[in-house]
Amino acid sequence: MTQWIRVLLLVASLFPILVDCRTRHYKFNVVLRKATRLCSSKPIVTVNGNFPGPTIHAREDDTVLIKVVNHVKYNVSIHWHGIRQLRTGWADGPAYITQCPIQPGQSYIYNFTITGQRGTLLWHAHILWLRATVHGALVILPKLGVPYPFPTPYKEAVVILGEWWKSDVEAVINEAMKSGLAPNVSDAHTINGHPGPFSSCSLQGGFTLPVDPGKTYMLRIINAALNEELFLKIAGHHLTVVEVDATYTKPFSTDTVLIAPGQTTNVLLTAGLGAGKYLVTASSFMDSPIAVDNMTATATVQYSGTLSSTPTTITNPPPQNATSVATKFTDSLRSLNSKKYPARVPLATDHSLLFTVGLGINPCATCVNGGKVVANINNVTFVMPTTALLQAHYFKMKGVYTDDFPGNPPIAFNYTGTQPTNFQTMNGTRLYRLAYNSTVQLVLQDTGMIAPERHPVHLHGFNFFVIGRGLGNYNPKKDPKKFNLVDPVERNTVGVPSGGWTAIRFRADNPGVWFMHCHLEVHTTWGLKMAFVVDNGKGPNESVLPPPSDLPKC
Ligand SMILES: *[C@@H]1O[C@H](CO)[C@@H](O)[C@H](O)[C@H]1NC(C)=O
Ligand SMILES: *[C@@H]1O[C@H](CO)[C@@H](O)[C@H](O)[C@H]1NC(C)=O
Ligand SMILES: *[C@@H]1O[C@H](CO)[C@@H](O)[C@H](O)[C@H]1NC(C)=O
Ligand SMILES: *[C@@H]1O[C@H](CO)[C@@H](O)[C@H](O)[C@H]1NC(C)=O
Ligand SMILES: *[C@@H]1O[C@H](CO)[C@@H](O)[C@H](O)[C@H]1NC(C)=O
Ligand SMILES: *[C@@H]1O[C@H](CO)[C@@H](O)[C@H](O)[C@H]1NC(C)=O
Ligand SMILES: *[C@@H]1O[C@H](CO)[C@@H](O)[C@H](O)[C@H]1NC(C)=O
Ligand SMILES: *[C@@H]1O[C@H](CO)[C@@H](O)[C@H](O)[C@H]1NC(C)=O
Ligand SMILES: *[C@@H]1O[C@H](CO)[C@@H](O)[C@H](O)[C@H]1NC(C)=O
Ligand SMILES: *[C@@H]1O[C@H](CO)[C@@H](O)[C@H](O)[C@H]1NC(C)=O
Ligand SMILES: [Cu+2]
Repeated sequence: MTQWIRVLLLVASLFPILVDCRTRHYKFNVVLRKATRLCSSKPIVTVNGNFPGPTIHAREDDTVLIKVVNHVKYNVSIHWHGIRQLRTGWADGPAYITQCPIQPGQSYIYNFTITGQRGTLLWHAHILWLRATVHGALVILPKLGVPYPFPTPYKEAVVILGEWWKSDVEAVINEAMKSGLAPNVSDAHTINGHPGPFSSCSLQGGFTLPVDPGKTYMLRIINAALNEELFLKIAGHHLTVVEVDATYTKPFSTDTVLIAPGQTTNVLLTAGLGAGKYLVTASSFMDSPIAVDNMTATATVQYSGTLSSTPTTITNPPPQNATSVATKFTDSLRSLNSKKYPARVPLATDHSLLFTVGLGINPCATCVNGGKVVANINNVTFVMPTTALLQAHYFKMKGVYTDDFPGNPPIAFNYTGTQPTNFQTMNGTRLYRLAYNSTVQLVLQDTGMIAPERHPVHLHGFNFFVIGRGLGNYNPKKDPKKFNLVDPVERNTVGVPSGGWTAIRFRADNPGVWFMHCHLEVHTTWGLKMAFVVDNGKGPNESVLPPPSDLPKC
């Protein structure tokens, strides 16, 4: 016997690859914590008392088990944003879509395996507005021994951008839902939890990234803000983008990064200057007449050997309405499309869909103006069910949803032209059904209803390719001629331009119920959401796994 154990140990030492795909265990205690910075002492909901929350580290092929224990008065659920969740929709997290919430005093183990993905993603609460403070980084390293397709950085750092309200965020959205008007904008932006040294509201300075001259660093930038797309700049430095939403890109150099809520961007920063302190800024991008938080969050890149008396080299953030800066950044994004990391763009499509995304106004007798602002996709304002949709699908329960989501706008109109006089929408818990492995082309068309506005749309369960974008109305005859089917960027969240459209393609190779929604939390709350139901394919490998025994009940 002992001889066999010795042989096994020898074999294991000869093939260290055996320890490659591991199981990573995390425990997330959802607790209240006093906010001790940012001009406020109100308690906030956090994971393990941290803001931002803990970083999850894993490698491609690892299984991750996270036990979430709810110690607060709110229902809770957590989403692993961008993780494909192949056949494991039970671990995706959006409340009432793939699971019932974890109720106060209850717990749930999220169990998923990371397949075919490496890079930076984020995790966040997916219920109410809790993700304002319940969020953190998900760092996925390549498999052991597999290098990055770019020079290995000397060090890496996570940079999480956020939005901060002095008031309780649930009070902010509840007040808005009562009045029917837009919620208050945030009071500050944050970089790794701090508004920065230039804020009147900073008790603990700001985030500082120490660097050594000549070395290259990789910043894993995450936009965890609720409602605002952000520009990020570092004074005196260019940044090389190498990855977005956990897919490698063709490297390109830029002085400004544009990042929407739910998006992640890895950049290389070479500390190529002499000793000094250089300001990092995070500021809003909004190019339509919508109120945003105009506070710039700041941080510092500090070279080793810098005297404390050295002044900080500052930079001005782009103007809030800098559409050209945003467009230049977006147009530079291409997937790496190498032999090792090919862009598998579906060349033929089984479904060609056109979804309008925008706002509307429905009657509301108790609201301030007798109406309330709502949001919709193809004129359907999504109504949340009280039973989770994945359960309803898996157990074939009737009456929870219908699968008649319109594939085209019910009424065609000049989406970005003169506004229709009727702003009303329909209610519905309607899903769009897809066969396993079918291919989808989806054009997301902004409408000018109330005001044109950018919408960062996020799809759960899939990555998609962004094959085209344009201003005005999508033209199905002319525009497809300009589609990039060779090396379009692959991601999970894409900004639909204000008064324009974006076209995406994906393959429905993941059975389950997959949420799609605007990642501006205010628009999600107002109803800019729907879901795809993807049927099982052949055999167990193409079917949703059975639900875990501890899946929360409604
Ligand atoms: C996680 O899910 C896998 C199936 O995908 C299952 O084999 C395993 O037992 C689960 N682990 C736990 C701790 O629930
Ligand atoms: C929203 O802003 C208004 C105006 O500043 C203020 O009166 C109100 O208290 C704010 N609401 C919350 C929930 O903070
Ligand atoms: C930010 O917006 C507020 C409210 O609209 C305004 O009073 C203030 O002057 C603005 N600040 C800057 C720096 O633009
Ligand atoms: C951006 O806003 C500034 C100040 O509000 C204005 O002067 C400028 O014309 C705007 N630029 C564009 C491109 O709309
Ligand atoms: C639509 O649904 C909302 C709940 O999400 C409800 O308040 C409203 O009355 C519904 N409107 C209609 C016309 O059914
Ligand atoms: C839509 O409206 C815009 C602005 O009024 C106009 O320029 C455009 O020609 C219209 N498009 C169509 C297809 O009617
Ligand atoms: C949306 O639906 C409402 C309610 O059925 C209808 O009155 C309105 O005309 C529709 N609008 C569009 C643009 O489809
Ligand atoms: C999915 O469809 C593609 C062709 O569109 C085919 O090559 C592939 O084998 C199919 N995959 C599965 C798992 O059926
Ligand atoms: C299912 O997938 C596993 C692992 O990829 C493979 O070993 C097995 O043969 C597959 N089973 C079927 C029925 O395709
Ligand atoms: C929490 O979720 C359960 C199950 O859906 C629901 O019955 C309950 O009303 C929710 N609690 C709150 C405070 O919303
Ligand atoms: Cu939106």
